[in-house]
Amino acid sequence: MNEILVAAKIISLEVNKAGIGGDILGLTGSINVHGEEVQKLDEFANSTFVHILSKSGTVCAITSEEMEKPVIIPEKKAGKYVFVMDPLDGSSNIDVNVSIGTIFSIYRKITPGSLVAETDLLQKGADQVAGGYIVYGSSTMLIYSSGSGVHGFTLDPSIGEFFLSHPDMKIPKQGNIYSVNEGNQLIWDSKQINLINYFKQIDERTKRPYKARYIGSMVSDFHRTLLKGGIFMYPKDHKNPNGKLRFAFEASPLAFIVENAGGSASTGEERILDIVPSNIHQCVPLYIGSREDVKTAESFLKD
Ligand code: AFP
Repeated sequence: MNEILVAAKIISLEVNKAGIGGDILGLTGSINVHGEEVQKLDEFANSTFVHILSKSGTVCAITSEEMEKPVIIPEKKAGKYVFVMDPLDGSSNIDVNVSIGTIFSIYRKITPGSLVAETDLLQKGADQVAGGYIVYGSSTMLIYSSGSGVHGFTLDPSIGEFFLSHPDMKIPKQGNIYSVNEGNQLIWDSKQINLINYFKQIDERTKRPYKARYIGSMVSDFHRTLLKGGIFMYPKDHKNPNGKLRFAFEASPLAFIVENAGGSASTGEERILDIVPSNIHQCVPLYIGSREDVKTAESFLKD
């Protein structure tokens, strides 16, 4: 956790001065494994985490949304954990000064011996040792859980330390906000359209109509959902039959957080944390947030 905090402070500083002092805004010119343009800050965040963690003696492998293949740490410096990250989520928001973040998961190496096997890298979401995210917003915050409660820490930039500001966070049982990229409506199936129409109907008892909020950085949309309740969705659509969000780098760590805060996370048909991925870049549809709202979504989406 200490190494993660050091990386977070370095990235936070760089994010806060984006636009001045150096050439950090804009694209690198390369395309990542998901076919997305890589921003300079994506690359900076990725290499900062890899550099710090690979020398820490605590991890044996690092997988990242920005790297096609895992980094395997040489035996001499290898530890017993696998670190999984989206180093800078929401990177299309970097250039417009909107909150972005880092998402991470930590798994224990499960195979004996020094070799890192595929089973170490492709573990069930529920087997996380810890999951969390850092949001670089109006303040920089770390939210994490190691399986007993969710705790939030805010960076005091004047002394460079994180302080416990949000102990034992709980998500409201039901909210009144839905969060989804509604521009995709014409490529959704009818179940998804019916669900959104339900949230828009008027019914005082169930707090409808819900408000619509969508930032386009999942970390930020999720952070609001955790604090205020409601539901964040990235459904499957005709273009992306498995949705757009990555299981290991986005869905699973936030599912671990939300469940530990009393909420739930589902593909619409199954619990996210029950999934064992078949490759490190696998995508899943995602419905995450207040328990009652996710239950409502499932009732529309299940056959
Ligand atoms: P980028 O990091 O490429 O901006 O993607 C962010 C993200 O994975 C997630 O943070 C957002 O919720 C989602 O994509 C936004 O996707 P749409 O632009 O398709 O709504």
